[in-house]
Formats: sequence, C-alpha cells, structure tokens
Amino acid sequence: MSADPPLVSLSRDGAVALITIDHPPVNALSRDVRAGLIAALDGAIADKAVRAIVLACAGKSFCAGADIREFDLPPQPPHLTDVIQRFADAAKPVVAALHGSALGGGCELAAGCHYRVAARGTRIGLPEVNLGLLPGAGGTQRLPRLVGFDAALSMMLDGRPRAVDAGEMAGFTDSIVDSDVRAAAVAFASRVAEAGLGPRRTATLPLPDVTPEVFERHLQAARKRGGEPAPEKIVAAVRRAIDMPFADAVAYARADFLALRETPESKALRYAFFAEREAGRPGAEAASGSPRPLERAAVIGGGTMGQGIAIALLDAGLEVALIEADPAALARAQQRIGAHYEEVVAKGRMASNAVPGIIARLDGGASIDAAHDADVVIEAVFEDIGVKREVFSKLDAIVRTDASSADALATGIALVKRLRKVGVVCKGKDGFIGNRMLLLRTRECLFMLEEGALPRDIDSALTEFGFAMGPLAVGDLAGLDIGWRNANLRRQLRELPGRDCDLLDRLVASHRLGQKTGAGWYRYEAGSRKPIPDPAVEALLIEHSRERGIKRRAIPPTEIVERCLFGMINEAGHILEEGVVSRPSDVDVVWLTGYGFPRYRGGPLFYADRLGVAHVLARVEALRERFGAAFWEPAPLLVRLAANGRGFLGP
Ligand code: T1G
Repeated sequence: MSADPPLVSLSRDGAVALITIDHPPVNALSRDVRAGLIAALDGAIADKAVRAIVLACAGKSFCAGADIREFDLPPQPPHLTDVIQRFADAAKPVVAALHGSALGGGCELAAGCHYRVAARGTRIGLPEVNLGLLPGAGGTQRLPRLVGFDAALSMMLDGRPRAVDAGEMAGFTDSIVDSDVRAAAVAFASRVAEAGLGPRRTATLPLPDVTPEVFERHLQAARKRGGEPAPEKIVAAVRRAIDMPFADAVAYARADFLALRETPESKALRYAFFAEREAGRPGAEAASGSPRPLERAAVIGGGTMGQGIAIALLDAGLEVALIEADPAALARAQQRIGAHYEEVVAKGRMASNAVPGIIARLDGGASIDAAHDADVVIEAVFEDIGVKREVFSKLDAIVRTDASSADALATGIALVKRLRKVGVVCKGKDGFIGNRMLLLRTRECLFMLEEGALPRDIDSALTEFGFAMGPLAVGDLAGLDIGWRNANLRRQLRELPGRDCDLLDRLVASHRLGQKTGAGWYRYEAGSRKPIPDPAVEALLIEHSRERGIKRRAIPPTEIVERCLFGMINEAGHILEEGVVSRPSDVDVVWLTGYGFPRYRGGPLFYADRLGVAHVLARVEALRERFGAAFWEPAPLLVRLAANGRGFLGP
C-alpha cells in the first residue's frame, strides 16, 4: 500500500535544494505543511552542498493560503508568520516558483522569499478581506515594498487576484516564464548563487513613496463596506509601515488577524465560503448520474432574465438558441446581447475580434421548434403558471430524452459549474427556495407601507442591515408588474383571512411599474436609475390607509428588519421540513448569491442561528399575537429546534 507523498519534500538539483509542497487540492498552509516547511528549510540550510533554495508546489497551483478550516481552532504553532520569517531570514537565497494562483498566506510566503519566478498567467492575490480577515503573515508590510502602497491596498481591499504580468504587479516577480517554472526557478537560483547575490530580504527594501491622499482614498473605500470591520483594519495595518519598524508592524497585523478571526462577520464569511462549495457537491440524487455532453442550449424567453442566461451560456462557449414568441422582443433581446459585448470590449475586458465568433453562436426564433436539437433547455418566461405549462407541453412534443433524472441532474450541475455559477439542487416546488421566501418579505413590506412606513423607511432599514439595495428599490428595478402577476403573492395579500392589501394593484393600475415606466415606489429622472422619494406615493399611501381605516404609525427599523427577515426564516422552516432542499446551508447560499443577502451576515439561517432560534421563535409568536396566525404561525421545525436548543445549521 503506497504511503501518501509527504506534504513537504526536500530534494536537490545540483547545488539547488528544491522544497515542494504537495497538499491537494489547493496546497493550503495547514499546520503539518508549516511544520514540514520548517523541517525542509532547516535541511536545506544545513546541507553544505546547497547554495540556493527553490520553493515550489505540486498540483495545479501554488498555495491558496492558510487552511481556512483551522481558523475555528486555537492557533497552532508553527505560526505562518514565523514560518515565513524563517524563509526571509534564511542565510541562502530562496526563490519562489509560482504557478496557478498564490493567494493569501501563499502570496505572503512568496513575498517572504528573496526572489520570485512565475509562470505567465499566474494570479496573485490577498483575498483575506473576503473572509472578514486581513493578511496576517506579513503581507501588509511586504506587498507595499514590492508593488507600492496603492496597488497593495487595492489588492487587499477588493480581494481580487491579479495576473503577475499586470502592470501594477510589476515589482512582485523577478522573472515571468513561458517554460517549466520549476526548472526556470532552479536556473534562476543557480545564477543568483553564481553571482554571489545572496538573500534579498523584502523587509529591507526601501519603502516606496506614498502620500496621505492614498491612505485617505482607500480608507473612504473601506468605510463604504460598512458592517465589516476588516477593511478599515487593513488600511490601518498597511499605514503602520510608515510609522513603525517592520517587525512591530507585522506583529500588530497578526494580532489584528487573530482578533478578526473571532468576529461574527468573519465567521459568517468563512461559513459562506464553505457553504457555496458544499452546494456545488452533487447529493445522492445526482451521484449515480453522468453528465451529458453540452454543446448547444436553448433559452425560452428573451426578457432580462433570458438575455442574462444566454450571455452566460455564450461566455461558457455553448451555442445558444434564444426563443421568444414576439419577434420584436426577440430582435430587442439579440440587440441587447450584442450591446452587452460592445460594452465588455469598451471596458477592455475582451478583444473586439472575439465578439463576432461569440455572436455567431447565437441564433433563435419565435418557434419552440428551434430547441429540438438542444442538449439543454432553460425556461425563462415570466412568472405565469399558464405560460409555463404551455412551454413545457410544447417542449414535451419536441424534446424527448433518455437521460435519467440522475443524468439530467448531473448534467445540470456540470452546466452550472461550466457557467462558473453557484447552483443549488432543490425539488420543483412553487417558488423553489428564494422566491418562496421573498414572497413573505414582500408581503410584510406592503403591510408596513399600509401601516405607516414610507418606501425609503423600509429600504434604509434593510440597507442599514447590509443589503446592497432595499426591497422597494429592487421591486422598481425588476418591475412591479412581475410581482403583481405572482399568484402566490396575490394569495398572501388578498386571500388570507383578516387582511386584504391591494396596494400593489393600485400602483400597477396607475402604471407605476418601476424604473421601466419612470415611476414605481420611487420616481426616476430620465436615463437615471437613482430612486427619488415621490410625494405622489406618500399621498397614495396616506389615502390608502385612510380608506382602510388604518391609523398610520412610525415603524422602527428594528421592526422592519424583523418582519422582513423572520417571515422568510419561518418559511425556510417549512421548505426544509418539506424536503424541498436537502442542506439548510443551501438556503443561505441561495440568498447570498441570488438575492443580495449581506455576506458578512452569512445568510438568513446563519443569521437566525446567531440570534438564537428560540429568540426568532419568540419574535414570530409575538408577531402572531399582533397580526394573527394566518400570517405568523411558527413553522413546526422552528418550534422543534427551539425546544431542543438547536440551530438550523446544527447544535
Ligand atoms: N483552506 C482550506 N480549504 C480550502 C482553501 C483554504 N485556503 N481554499 C480552497 N479550499 C478547499 C475548498 O473548500 C474545496 O474543498 C477545495 O479546496 C477546492 O476549492 C494568514 C489569513 C484557490 C481559487 O481565501 O479562492 O491565507 O469542497 O472548489 O474553484 O494571511 O478555492 O472540495 O472539500 O474553491 O479551483 C486566503 C480561498 C486564506 C483562497 C480554487 N485564501 N480559495 O478554486 O476550487 S486566509 C483564500 C479559493 C489566509 C493569511 C490568511 C479557491 C481557489 P472541497 P474550490 P477552485
């Protein structure tokens, strides 16, 4: 039985020692890898025949950083900061050989080495902010010395990887190669040794010039990410490079990193990281299936959603048949897709000569027959069950497949991965997960508008909570007629005993459909998407409440947030109980990736668990007392979890 290869190995290539990390799938710098690095470095230093050292990784990429799973455990020595310092202090030159991506602690480790050789196309990044953290192993001090303060701060604050050959990353590498990077790094190390150059410690490099304006600009950007503590900590940590000795600044950053690890925001962001990866894992249903080849797709419906799906499919290299019953709407959709690619070219994100090839893969027609030779058909018609039934009965007539449900599911999951999207598998029940929960939020928003709130009250309460956009502004963006047509919403608003809210009907009847008609809950200047409070809506609301004998009152933001979120969380209890989705975390993934739920709050169920399910139950019961069981009956799962002191996501 062959033993697993060591996580870190030491070998020799002439007078160059080769330290190789082999910790699939992403060479995370776990405790054992860190210990292995120290041992290998000591071995290379002690070996008299060794004149230089190369640090490389096996597999498709250099290190993806620290092992995020370890952040829920007490820190274990050797700490990454110390490991990197050992490499930086090495008496022999150390050359990092970079390929794939070097992220977080992996980028910091490379910056701690004395020289860096990278394969062209390698991406480097400090994405810690996406986990509610900051680079805690010296990156806040070494990156500014290599790429300048402005570029380093941008990297740390937007968390986006950069290509090593991007202009702003010029100072990071000593050589970019198109050949085998490990061999190139060994040759580079030999030349350094031959030339007697010795170690070039990043910490001793001169500090690049920087003006206070640079820090101020990034601080303003950091403050815009209200609700998350890490961004401002990052700016403060990098600024210490100016105010204090290197080692002190590194120690402070490590202390900040350890403190941020314990914040609820970082715990939520780490949960979201793993929940999204978990969601992509096929459950038992798909495990037995094998994905079918995917070359051609058909999209039924040329509206905003259909256009977006067609673009994602084209970007993933598929042929696309866009089917839209109304020829004028089809032409409009094709024109808008063309305009999209012109915009992408104008932004420099695509070469203009790539567009004709993409558009050539787009065809379509008014008849559903155009879908006959598609490997996959995606229905994107508006929320009308009658229209959907008609589409599927026509499809049944032309698209016969022998794909088993497991194959079909495996093919769907493979397609989602190919589109670089996050997919959640759920049962085909009305409203699936997101829309079904959204309905409860929409209902409560309309009720609160009747009771005294104004659109801006509700939207500011939810944006304060962390949503990028408030529910009413989102309604205006999507079009109020879309929600109005939703039969389930109508049932909630008009057919449950004790309340009949026709507010949405009134707006639709007065053709206030949102941005597309220049007025909805807000009014919009021509060509602008900026919502402007509209006195006409306020008057409409006051008149509506008067007619209904509702005494308007000021509704506090806490109540607005509770009624918007607890209805959704309670509904998620029903969704889980009915087995519509198998993993509770998938509910959060849907809201994080599809409905703009603030990531640093982890999602509706992570948020509920943080508050305590017993607290959520008590609040739902209090709302039932006030508004009646027709609207606020606690889900049996919520009651059971509270009784057992458990959360949606576990003990
Ligand atoms: N730690 C632990 N597991 C990780 C991991 C990590 N850093 N990165 C990925 N995984 C797991 C992931 O959960 C999945 O597991 C598998 O690897 C493949 O990942 C001290 C504080 C590298 C671009 O934020 O962005 O360093 O689901 O599906 O699409 O300053 O993973 O198969 O069981 O995403 O090819 C900073 C996080 C850490 C990078 C690859 N680093 N990773 O994408 O595969 S904090 C990051 C990624 C830090 C220091 C600080 C991506 C990827 P499973 P995948 P992929």
